[in-house]
Amino acid sequence: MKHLVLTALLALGAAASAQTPVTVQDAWVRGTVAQQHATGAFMRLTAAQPARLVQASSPVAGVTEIHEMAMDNNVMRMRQIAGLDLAAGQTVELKPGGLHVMLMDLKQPLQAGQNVPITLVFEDANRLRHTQQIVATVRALAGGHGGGHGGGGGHGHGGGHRH
Ligand SMILES: [Cu+2]
Repeated sequence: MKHLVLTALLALGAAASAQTPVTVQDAWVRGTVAQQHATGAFMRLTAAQPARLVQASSPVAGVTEIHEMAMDNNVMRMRQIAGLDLAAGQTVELKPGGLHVMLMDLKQPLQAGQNVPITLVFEDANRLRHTQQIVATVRALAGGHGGGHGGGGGHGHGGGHRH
């Protein structure tokens, strides 16, 4: 029985490795105004096999970090995390007020409709790194129209950007 299960797992693993390691959906970046030098990028990540988001970068930002929001003395603050673990088949949502990819040291304001290339680096269970290119669309800073649902929420996040 044990042997059977193991064989099944191996077969599963082989099938999964043929696919893109991590599926990235609905990637977007919160638009910025002049003099604003940081913003967040949000998306949904689903890994076919256990993976860890360990690094992100973008040509629009001088510095890119992976952030989470956490309560600190009853105040929501964001802080950098070394990596974001993705369990197999479980979608992790990066969203305003929660996990996000932080784009800092922005070289120019980001306007709604613009496309922002982002490079994500994932580490698999064998510590092998996979680089994945995505394109995130900039959504208007205010929820207004164009923001759409999901993006409209955003409360609490903007205030957290005090670098
Ligand atoms: Cu942040």
